[in-house]
Amino acid sequence: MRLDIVTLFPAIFDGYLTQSLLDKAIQRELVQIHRHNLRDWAENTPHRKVDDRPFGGGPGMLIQVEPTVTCVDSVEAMDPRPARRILLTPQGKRFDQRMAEDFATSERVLMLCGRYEGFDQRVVDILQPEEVSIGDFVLNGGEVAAMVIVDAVVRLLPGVLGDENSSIDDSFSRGNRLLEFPQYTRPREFRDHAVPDVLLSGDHKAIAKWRDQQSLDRTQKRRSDLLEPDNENN
Ligand code: 6GU
Repeated sequence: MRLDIVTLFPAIFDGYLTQSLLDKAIQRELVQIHRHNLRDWAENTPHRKVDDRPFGGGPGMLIQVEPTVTCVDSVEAMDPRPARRILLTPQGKRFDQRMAEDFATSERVLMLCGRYEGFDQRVVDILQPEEVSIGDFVLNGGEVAAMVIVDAVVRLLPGVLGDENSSIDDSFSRGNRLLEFPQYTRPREFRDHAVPDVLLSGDHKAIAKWRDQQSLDRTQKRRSDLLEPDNENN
């Protein structure tokens, strides 16, 4: 998969892309991640301006349509495969595991990170991106949201996770609508907190039953919305 990230702050991604699972996936060429500074497509004004005040008034600045559309055009021309266009905005459709699984089937994804009050509406009208939000809260820009999506999608790509860390049993994955059960490792006891006896019993049937019950209890207590029959994730 090829990922293109258009942003005014490409350095935000520096540490993230060079650590752990992402770094390994990039090294092994399971994913190619390219960052593009939107300012590189600014008109040749002294400050390479890409933002301006909203018509009709109001607070803040908007990212302008011209550098954005020019940037996306030239980034898309860097590779012949058609890109799935995603624009990160709190106005978007809420990101979830199902969407991550869907994005993971694409050969190419282009993400547009907004800042300030967002983009000129004509960016959306012309490029017709999928508008995506990561939740009901407001971030200072789309970069952290883009990292969330990259993280959730890349771990689903074939070969990224080893068998021992397989993603099929993850909470929220297709076919699993329950939260995960609690797990324990050594020591058996710490500050009067003991590992539940059943996990030490060697009785695999009893262990499986206990885990299912724990998943159900947790889900009822914390996320009863996941158990409703008309839940969009079911
Ligand atoms: Cl995608 N962007 C911003 N700025 N805030 C958000 C978001 C995105 N998703 C949730 N909050």
